Amino acid sequence: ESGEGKAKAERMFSLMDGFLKNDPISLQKDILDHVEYTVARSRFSFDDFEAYQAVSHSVRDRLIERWHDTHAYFKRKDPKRLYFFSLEFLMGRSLSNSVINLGVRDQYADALNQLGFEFEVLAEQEGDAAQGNGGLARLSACQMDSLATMDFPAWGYGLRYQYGLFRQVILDGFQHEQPDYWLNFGNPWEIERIHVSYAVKFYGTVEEQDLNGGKRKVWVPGEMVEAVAYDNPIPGYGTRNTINLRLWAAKPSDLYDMESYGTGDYINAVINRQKAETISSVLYPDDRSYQGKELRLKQQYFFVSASVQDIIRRFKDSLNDFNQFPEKVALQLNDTHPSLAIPEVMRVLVDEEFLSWKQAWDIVCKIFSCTTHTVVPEGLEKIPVDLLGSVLPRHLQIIFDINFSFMEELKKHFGLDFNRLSQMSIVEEGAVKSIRMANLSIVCCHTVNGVSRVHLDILKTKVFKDFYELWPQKFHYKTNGVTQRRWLVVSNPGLCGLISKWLGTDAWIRDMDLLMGLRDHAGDAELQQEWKMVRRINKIRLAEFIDAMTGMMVSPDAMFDVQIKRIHEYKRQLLNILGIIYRYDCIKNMKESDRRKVVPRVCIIGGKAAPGYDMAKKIIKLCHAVGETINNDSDIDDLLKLVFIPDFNVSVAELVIPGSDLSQHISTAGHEASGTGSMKFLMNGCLLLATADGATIEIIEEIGEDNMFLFGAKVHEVPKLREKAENHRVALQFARVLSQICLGWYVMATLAMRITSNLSVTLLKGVVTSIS
Ligand code: GLG
Repeated sequence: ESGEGKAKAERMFSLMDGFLKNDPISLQKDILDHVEYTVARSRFSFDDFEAYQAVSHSVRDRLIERWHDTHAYFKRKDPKRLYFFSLEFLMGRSLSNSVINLGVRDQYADALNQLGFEFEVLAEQEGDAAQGNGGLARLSACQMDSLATMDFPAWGYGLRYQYGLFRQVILDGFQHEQPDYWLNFGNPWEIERIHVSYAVKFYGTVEEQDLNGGKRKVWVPGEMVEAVAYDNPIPGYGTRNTINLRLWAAKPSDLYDMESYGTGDYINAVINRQKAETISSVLYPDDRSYQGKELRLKQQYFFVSASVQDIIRRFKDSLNDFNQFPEKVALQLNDTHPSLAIPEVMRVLVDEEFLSWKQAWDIVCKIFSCTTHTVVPEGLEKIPVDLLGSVLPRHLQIIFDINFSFMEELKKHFGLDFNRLSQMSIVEEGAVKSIRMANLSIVCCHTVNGVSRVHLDILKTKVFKDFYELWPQKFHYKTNGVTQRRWLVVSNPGLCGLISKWLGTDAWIRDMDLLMGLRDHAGDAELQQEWKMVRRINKIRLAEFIDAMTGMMVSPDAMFDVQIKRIHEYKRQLLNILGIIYRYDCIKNMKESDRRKVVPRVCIIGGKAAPGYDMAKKIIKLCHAVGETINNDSDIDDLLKLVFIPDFNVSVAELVIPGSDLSQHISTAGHEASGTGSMKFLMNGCLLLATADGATIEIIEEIGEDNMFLFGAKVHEVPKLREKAENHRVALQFARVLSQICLGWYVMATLAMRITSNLSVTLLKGVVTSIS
């Protein structure tokens, strides 16, 4: 800057003490200042939670410094920005992750020690930010960490739900859902930006107006809601790069409501305004099924519209030539949830920026790419045309226009192959005419991304076969990953220290490939001993947690055999439980001499079932019923235990994974697009019991079949097996056995099986063995 601006900047700078300092004394002063002035407690008397709040605010100050610098830097450089749109981010806790990425963890621990607090204890005070369901949402969070660490000029965009994923409470073995009003205790990791807000329109009509001799479409909305930005700084590790996750909250719009106040019904006018906030109030708790609900559609458009306005505003700040838009903007859609961004960008460019349809279309085709996380066609989003037309009338027109051009292109390519045309069309005819969001995404995106190699194969040969034949160059895969910052450094400090010691460097925290260096030491008895010690400490920690959550005492000497993930039929927690019943039955029938050879095992299962997913909820109940029988059987003693960990979330995973010996990833092959849990267990030195599905297929190639327990049918074998099983009597019998267990109490089922016939037990054994 020059002249007046420069003088002002210099004066401002002279008023600063420089960046915040990280020596123990400065940290203590900052923490105590926050106790006194932010938390408003006396610095002479505050508890662990208040200390956590103060520490978080002091860390937040440090994040903000870097975040400002990052913005200033990228504003000056003006590179192409990567915008990542996702309806879900499963961030978990932020304190430990932030201090580690900022490189000030030890300094904070020292400072707190001197104040009489322990860092770990304070970190435990933090709630778990669960703004997402499962793998897809945690992947978004891991990606933000990696983008920051790898110095990308990236932005995340999403929705700031007031209620995160429900809390799971178990009563009498049944799952009950409780709302997660996670903002109750404040959220120090976000910065409210009241001045960054945009009006988002809904409903209404589309009118035609004259413009320069031609016609233009004008959307006259029936409702307007204000989107207010909440920024969440995401620090990279070993870099100053601190990127932004901007989440939108819905607030009533002043623009829209003037009229209703004029009617004299002031109270109702205020109450109606309040309703606007419901758009961002609650996260939908289903991870794989699409329900076609109006609120969900409004959520999707709300966050997409605000984000697109924000991006265009930023672009126009530096340039005003939309031909250059693709040089400055890359827009990555996480699944089809944000795919309304495509017609929205078209609408803004054509209706508001007055670009020609062709110009706008060229831009759209260059900026969008998407990732799909789905394996089955039933999982794909379809929005009923009536619903879309009512909520977003202009977007429906735009989608129809895109589809019209696409159909014309298809006819040129394939001729009048109506079957193919109707399958590829963005519009699905039928009882309920719908918009296929995946088709829309594929038509408009330059890249369609699968999440593992086998997932891409399934997309190419089944789910999007026709599209692959048309545009093979669009289809790619990037096998999912997880960040070692969260899943090793934060969650397993013992192993982290050990690895750095044996590698002689901590550079692996940025570059995972360096872990390969451990191979040279793998046979070293001292390393093995240290490794066992670390595992043991983590198991003791996990046993204490299990005791606290369930009142059950388990021995850290036993093998911990773990399956934690969403409850789904395809993930086969049921198979795991059947295996446990089988094992129980075997032990009960064993001679004493054989029993002595059995390795004591604690089976641990955890996960939430979507509230409307009946079968998944029954599986949870079954797990508890089986556990009750096994755990109370003094004849079995400590040889077998079954624990269900309630309310599984990111923080629980951070505790369970480092303390696991064996983990199960046993989906029916061809059903898990990738799976990321296996990677977290693996990097913590846990063995896998797995089927050849999703990313596991690539893991097998990396670590070798000998280093894991692999079982079950391969992806290409499953359809034939299914066909066979359907025609087979055994399948019917198997279903009968299952239904006996599912419907009754396990005790009754066991009794029934014993009384009715030994055949059932033998059959069950046979089926379980043959599957496993
Ligand atoms: C999906 C899939 C998982 C995948 C994850 C992230 O089911 O297999 O690992 O996304 O790509 N719906 C999901 O959670």
